Amino acid sequence: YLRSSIGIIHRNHAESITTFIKESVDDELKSEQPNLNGKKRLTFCVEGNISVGKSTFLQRIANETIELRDLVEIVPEPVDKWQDVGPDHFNILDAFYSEPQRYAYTFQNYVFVTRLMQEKESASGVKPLRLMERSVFSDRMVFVRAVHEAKWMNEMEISIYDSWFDPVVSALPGLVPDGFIYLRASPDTCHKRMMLRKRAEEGGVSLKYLQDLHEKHESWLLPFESGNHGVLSVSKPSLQMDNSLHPDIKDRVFYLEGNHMHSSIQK
Ligand code: UDP
Ligand code: D5M
Ligand code: MG
Repeated sequence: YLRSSIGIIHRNHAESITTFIKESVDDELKSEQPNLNGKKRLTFCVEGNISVGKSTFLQRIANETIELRDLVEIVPEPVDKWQDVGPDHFNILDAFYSEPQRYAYTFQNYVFVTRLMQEKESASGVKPLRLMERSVFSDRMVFVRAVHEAKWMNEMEISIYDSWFDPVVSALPGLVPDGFIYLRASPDTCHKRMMLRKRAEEGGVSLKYLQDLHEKHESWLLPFESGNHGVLSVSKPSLQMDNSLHPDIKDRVFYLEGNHMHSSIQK
C-alpha cells in the first residue's frame, strides 16, 4: 500500500479484476437486448480524488493488462481541453484555481460540456467495455458540492447549474454509466501524489481541499461503509432511475479487500 494502491491492485488483484470485468461484460452481453450495432456496450466510470491514480490505472489497463486490451476502451478525462480553450489558448483549469470565486461556475459549465463531447466521441467504439475517467455525476456530487460549500459558487449559480443538470442528463442517457469504479486512498496519499505529479495549475491545491473532496467521494460512493479499507470498489447502479437521475450506487457494490473480491447486495 505504501508504494501505491494501484500497484497492489495489479500485483495481487489483477486476476480478480480481469475476471470481474470479463464476467460483467459476458453477463451483460447475454442478458441485455442488443443495441443498434448488434452489441450492448458497458460503460464504467473510474472515480476518485485528485491524484489518487485514475489515469495511471486506466493507462495500465490499456497498455499492460493484455487480456483486457481488446476488451476495454479507455476515455481519459479531458484535462487537456481545459488547459487549452479556443484559438487564444485560455487555460480554464488555471483560471479556476487562481480565482475560484470568479470562475467556479464557468469551469463547471465547461467541464460538463467537454465530458459530453467526449461521451459522444467515444460512443461509436466497438470494444465491449468503455472505461471513462470521472463523470458528470462526480462533478455534481463531489466538485459542485465542494465549490458551493467553499462559497466559490453562490446560490444563484448553483440554482442555475441545478436547473439544467437533470434535464440535460435525462435527455442524454449515454452520460449514465452502468457502474462506477471507485479508487480510494487517504487524502494524505493523494496530496503526496499530487506533489509528485507537479501539474502546474495545482500548485495551490491544499490538503484541506483534498480532504473535502475525499469526504464527498465517500458519502457519495460508500455512504454505508465508513471505515472500509478496501482500495477499490465497483458498483452497478440501479436500472430504476425514475425518481432520481443520480445512479443508485447502493444497488450492487463490489469490494476488493485482501485477496478476495466479494459482492454485497445493499437493501
Ligand atoms: N501514482 C502513484 N501511485 C499510484 C498511482 C499513481 O505514485 O498507485 C502517481 C502517478 O505516477 C502520478 C500521481 O500519482 O504522478 C497522480 O496519478 P494520476 O495522474 O494517475 O492520478 P489521477 O489524478 O488521474 O487520479
Ligand atoms: O483531475 C484533473 C483536475 O481537474 C484536478 O485538478 C481536479 C480538476 N477537476 C476535475 N473535475 C472537476 C470539477 N468538476 N470541478 C472542479 N475541478 C475539477 P485529476 O483527478 O487530477 O485527474
Ligand atoms: Mg487523471
